[in-house]
Amino acid sequence: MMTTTTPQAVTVLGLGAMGRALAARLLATGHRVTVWNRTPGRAAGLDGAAVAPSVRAAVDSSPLLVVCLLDDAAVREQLDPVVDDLAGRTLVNLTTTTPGQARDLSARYAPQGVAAVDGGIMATPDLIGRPEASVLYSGDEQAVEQHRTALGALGTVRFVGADPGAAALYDTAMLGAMYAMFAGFAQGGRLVRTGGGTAAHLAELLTPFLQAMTASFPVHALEVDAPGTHMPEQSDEFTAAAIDLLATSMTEAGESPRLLTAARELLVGEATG
Ligand code: FVH
Repeated sequence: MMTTTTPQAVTVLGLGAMGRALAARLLATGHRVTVWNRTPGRAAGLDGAAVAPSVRAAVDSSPLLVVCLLDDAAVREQLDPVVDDLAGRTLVNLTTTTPGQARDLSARYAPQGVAAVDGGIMATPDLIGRPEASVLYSGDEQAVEQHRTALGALGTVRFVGADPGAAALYDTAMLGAMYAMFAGFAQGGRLVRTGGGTAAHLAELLTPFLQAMTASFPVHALEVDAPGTHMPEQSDEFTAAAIDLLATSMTEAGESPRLLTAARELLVGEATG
């Protein structure tokens, strides 16, 4: 297997907010970019890109195909009819899918000679190309290595496993943790406002606290990866009592304790005290 270190031909299917950012970054890093979008006219401003008249023409233009459509159904709708032309090419699907959908796509296309890679973009369009933008990849590792230069132009390449569903699994885990955090912050902001405080002040206090807390992830990982082999930092009884007290404070202030109840269930296996 050879890693392509020079700019190469890349096709981008889908020119929504993210697809446009991907195409623009590939152009900026010197790649020969062909684009296709269902609705014409979305390539305006992507100077230097060749606009393909059809999905088939777009697929035929490059050995590397980067797909960023709305969802799995859109990917199937566009790619299933041209599967013969995909043979011998690398398909990097950056469309958000479930792990099952990613595995299914790989199972349908890999036997056709397609090097199938699933990706999860951990960034917003404005961050594409910056080092803090990472993209999780899973599936055909050789294909990721072969196209590392083009993929590396989009953000930090993180290969997470040969299971085609692995990128979607990590994507779900990371975004799930993020949404739980934002929900906690939103509710915390409302809580402090009941006593005359502000969410802005909470943000100031919470940011360094959470940064310090994330340092303990490796210890919590031991508890999840090998249950029963490691002494938890806090006993289940301590954690349950602490969460129950927080839930009482929430209720006292007129806020729902549901988020804390869910956290208690996940951490100590019981929904209520
Ligand atoms: N934008 C973001 O911040 C997130 C970051 C994390 C990853 N997501 C995922 O990326 C996929 C695309 O997201 P997007 O932001 O580009 O989405 P839109 O701007 O809404 O563009 C959608 C494109 O999909 C095309 N499309 C929709 N349905 C079909 C179809 N049946 N056949 C062909 N193309 C289709 C749509 O085309 P058009 O409406 O312009 O004709 C857009 O190109 C997504 O999975 C995010 O979860 C982005």
